[in-house]
Amino acid sequence: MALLPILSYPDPRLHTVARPISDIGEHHQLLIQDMFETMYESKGIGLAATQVNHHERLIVMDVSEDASKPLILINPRVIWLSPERATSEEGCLSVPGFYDGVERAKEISVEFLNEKGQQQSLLAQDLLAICIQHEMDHLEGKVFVEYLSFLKRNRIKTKLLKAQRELERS
Ligand code: GNR
Ligand code: NI
Repeated sequence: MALLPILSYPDPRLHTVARPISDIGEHHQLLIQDMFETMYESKGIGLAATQVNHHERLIVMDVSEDASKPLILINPRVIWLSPERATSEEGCLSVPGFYDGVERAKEISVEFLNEKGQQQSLLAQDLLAICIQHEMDHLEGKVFVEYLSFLKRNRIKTKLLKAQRELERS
């Protein structure tokens, strides 16, 4: 097991569109374990492979309070989005320290493969629905700050770049 470095916005690699996984191999099982370890260590509720600079369509999640509901989504596809939408406060491990409201579908139905390659489907609501949409955006190269105004996004970009430069100097 290993902790993986998480890409920080505005790293251009976060805008890579991930490719589908055609064969789930042993290296994917290792990557999944490392992604869970990284996500739990960072107190995140989800992590897309994109964020650890691995550009395949793989997501790990756990929205439970006690790390008891690990969920693996491979090649997820949206089947249905509820017309009803809601705004909630989002954060991202790739945008550390910044939170803002994002409007998304309240409910979502998705199909995906689990780690054994079995077809699964899931009807999600609330935090799980938000998290799935947030993670699927990562696989399309999209970060939640792209829903914010130009002004807010630029303020976040500038502050994160400054913080990264200060880290590099120290
Ligand atoms: O840990 C996370 N919390 C969170 C809160 C509200 C909406 C989305 C998220 S996902 C985020 C982890 C992350 O960055 N996943 O890509
Ligand atoms: Ni994120």
